[in-house]
Amino acid sequence: MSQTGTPADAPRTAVSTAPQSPAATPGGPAAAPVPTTDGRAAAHSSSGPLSDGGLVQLLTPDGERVAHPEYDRYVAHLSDEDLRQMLRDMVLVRRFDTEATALQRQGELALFAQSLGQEAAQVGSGRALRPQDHVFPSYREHGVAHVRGLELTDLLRLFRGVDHGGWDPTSHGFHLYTLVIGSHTLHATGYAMGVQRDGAVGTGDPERDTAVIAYFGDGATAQGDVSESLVFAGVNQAPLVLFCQNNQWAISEPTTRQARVPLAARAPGFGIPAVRVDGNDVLASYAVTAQALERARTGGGPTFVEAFTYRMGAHTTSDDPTRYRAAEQEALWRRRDPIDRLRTYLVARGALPDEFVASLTAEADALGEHVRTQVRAMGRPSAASMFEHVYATPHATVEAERAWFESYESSFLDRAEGSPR
Ligand SMILES: Cc1ncc(C[n+]2csc(CCOP(=O)(O)OP(=O)(O)O)c2C)c(N)n1
Ligand SMILES: [Mg+2]
Repeated sequence: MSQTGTPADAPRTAVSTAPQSPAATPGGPAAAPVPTTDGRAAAHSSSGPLSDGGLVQLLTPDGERVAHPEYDRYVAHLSDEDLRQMLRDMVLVRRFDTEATALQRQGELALFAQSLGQEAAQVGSGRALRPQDHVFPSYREHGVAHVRGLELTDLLRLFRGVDHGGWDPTSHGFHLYTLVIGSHTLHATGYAMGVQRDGAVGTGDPERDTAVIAYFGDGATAQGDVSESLVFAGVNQAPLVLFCQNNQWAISEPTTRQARVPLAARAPGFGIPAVRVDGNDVLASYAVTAQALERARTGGGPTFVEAFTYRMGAHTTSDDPTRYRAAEQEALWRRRDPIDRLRTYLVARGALPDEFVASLTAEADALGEHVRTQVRAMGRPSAASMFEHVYATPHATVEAERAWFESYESSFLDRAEGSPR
């Protein structure tokens, strides 16, 4: 089986949660891996990280709705209008991605990390959140940020380098982007334990009961921080959803080089139930996350969600994936585009009127214009500003470094003459 022959087409009704029985691993119990010299063969087996067992799916790649005995109830209340709004979120975020990438190429951003291909995992899970819930993202969760109501251009201040990357995490329940891989799962676990100790779990009050969700990648699961988070979350029954977007790549390292079992299979060893979901299926992503959040809010403890998806673009604008992955693999996953899937479903239902499509296109164009204008208006920070906000109070070493830097800068002729560099 080739690496591209992966799950999204295959499973339709497999149930993969094990909330009552953490030992039951989604995708089946992890069979002893077959030792190989290159470490890849086992990954392609039925027990490897690309195994096609146990993915929850409600919409097939052809946009067909399939019944699911456990998860249908989590989406039963969604109207056609709700689904159109999910489509809208995904389309707008993709436009944001496209504009930000172009701005990086024009020299307006230093770097950008797209969410391209992961819109369904992000919008589906994000829409299952309640206002009081708290999100700990990594760095490409633009879809979740958008659903939480953040101004998307605020995300770009970090990528332009005009500040250290920040917004008020409490205003939208959306923490700061974190580039240190996996570290924020520890912050999320600690925060969730705090929520638990504040008595905001299991009260029965839907306005009060709170869940925390951490988004991280397949590569992050190989980090020690994530293991420690799983230990603490499991032992303390923290109200936490560990949402792993397995986009199959950690920069140039495929999942097959990071695990010999499905990533979700790691969680039961920590006493945490896990579920694998088709991450290109916005409905399934919504349903699985809604269940996990409900468990967290009601005192049922943490859940590990593995959203199986694909990073359709480069890791960041500094990366060239043609150097390490096959064009056929990219083409295969383009045919599983998460936006096309929902659009096809809505069209088949007669639930996507032309007026909606026209107004969404206009809205996306307006967003593009807005992003371009806002980013260009951000200007450039003074070089000296890098010394600000290092410490809350004056610090002798930072002051000495600032003085040295200012003197160094003024030693350049053009700077001395006052022309900007
Ligand atoms: C602790 C740490 N080690 C290494 C890096 C360099 N690095 C940046 S992104 C990345 C890959 C992360 O892959 P994954 O967790 O799958 O997330 P994805 O980028 O695919 O969303 C690495 C190794 C880092 N930022 N932090
Ligand atoms: Mg990844």
